[in-house]
Amino acid sequence: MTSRPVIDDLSSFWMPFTANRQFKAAPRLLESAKGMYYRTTDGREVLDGSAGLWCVNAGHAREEIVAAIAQQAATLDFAPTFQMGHPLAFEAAQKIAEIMPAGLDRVFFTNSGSESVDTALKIALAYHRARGEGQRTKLIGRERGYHGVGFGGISVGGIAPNRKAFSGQLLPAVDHLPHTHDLEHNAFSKGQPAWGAHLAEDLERIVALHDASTIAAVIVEPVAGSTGVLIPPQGYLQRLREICTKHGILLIFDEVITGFGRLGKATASEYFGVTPDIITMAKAINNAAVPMGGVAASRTVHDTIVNSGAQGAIELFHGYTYSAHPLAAAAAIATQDLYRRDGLFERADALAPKFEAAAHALRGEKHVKDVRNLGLVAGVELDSRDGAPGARAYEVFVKCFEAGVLIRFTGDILAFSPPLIVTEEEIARLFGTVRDVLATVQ
Ligand code: PXG
Ligand code: PLP
Repeated sequence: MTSRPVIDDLSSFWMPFTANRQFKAAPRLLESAKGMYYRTTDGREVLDGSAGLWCVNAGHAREEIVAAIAQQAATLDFAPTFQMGHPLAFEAAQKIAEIMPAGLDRVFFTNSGSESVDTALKIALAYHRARGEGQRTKLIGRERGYHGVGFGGISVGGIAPNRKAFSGQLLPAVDHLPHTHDLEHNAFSKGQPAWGAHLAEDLERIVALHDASTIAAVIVEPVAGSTGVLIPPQGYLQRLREICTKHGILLIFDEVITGFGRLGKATASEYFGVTPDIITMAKAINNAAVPMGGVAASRTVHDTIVNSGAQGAIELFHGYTYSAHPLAAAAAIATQDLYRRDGLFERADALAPKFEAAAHALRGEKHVKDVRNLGLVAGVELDSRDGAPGARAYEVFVKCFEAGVLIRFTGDILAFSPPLIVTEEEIARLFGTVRDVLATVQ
């Protein structure tokens, strides 16, 4: 392969969720990747402690996935799925359905988590309308929730900067549960915190305020990821499920991060033993090798909508040009086969106690005010510098990258979510590098 000259003008690409001017003054460019490692344009190896952006669960450039995409590109590059179909779309949906919680076996394909969230919210509204309760239009999210960047997602989401500039045009009929993050009670919890199940009772307050007959759905991340790794208190998700069921409200779990092995099971729903009505997914669905997302709906939700219209009528006026794109579908099938063949969810489950121990070994290091974890996810919260929130974690992130380790950060919280193929030695290096860097940071 001929290698391209390294680009020296970075001005055209308007980068997403990036401090563009700061980045372009001192760029960090990745050129290739294999397994657990990235390689930078200046030839350095970087251990991937974040699975890209929580998405490359099987590790980078897996041969089976690469081959499936290459073969598909040469065989059927694109096929419409509006009033047409191609076999891999149905096969991919079936593979996903097989590992969803029992009953959630109808899969709608999208191209991202944001699109999955928009799709799930629309399905919830369409479901109530189809069963003659079209007045159920309110959507309940949660403070600090991240549901992508569509107008639906930022409306039910609870991250202030993501909403602020667009605040005049958010969805009108939305309310929010309180978040569950409380360091006074839960600092340094290993796994699920003991305190906080009662916060689910706030849903009863919201129902009393608006009346159940106006509420379509509740959407939460079972484990909140990008807002800084917030683990649900013991019993909390069970209680949300009970309250939703009692009032005929759909429960949507946004599993864009938690799906496909992150917690050592196919879904967080399975891990927690709580079954929602709808699951959103993306990222690791096909190891992020081609953009893809999806929504798994219960039979009841699906059948209510699909059986409601006249024969020959389109039941749901929704879809994307690239829904079930052949390359994405081929990658999804190969990825799901790989997860199963290599037992990667079980591997994550088995590694979780070691990962937990390595993360919590950071307790007592300079600046560390909390460590929290579940499965192969951990968050390390740092004290913020006076008047400069986020500056300390940014510096840790940059220094780790220079030391050959990629992590994520949000505000002053460091996030860890390595590919599920990570070894114990790599886990030790990941947290060891952070420990060394913390000692050098003011
Ligand atoms: N829901 C959840 C729970 C997510 O975590 C989305 C929806 C949106 O997915 P897309 O594919 O539209 O980005 C996400 C995405 C980070 C980070 O570093 C997290 C996400 C995306 C980018 C960065 O925390 N989560
Ligand atoms: N904008 C225009 C003008 C379009 O024609 C389409 C799709 O046909 C879209 C947006 C939506 O694009 P997509 O289906 O890729 O989401």
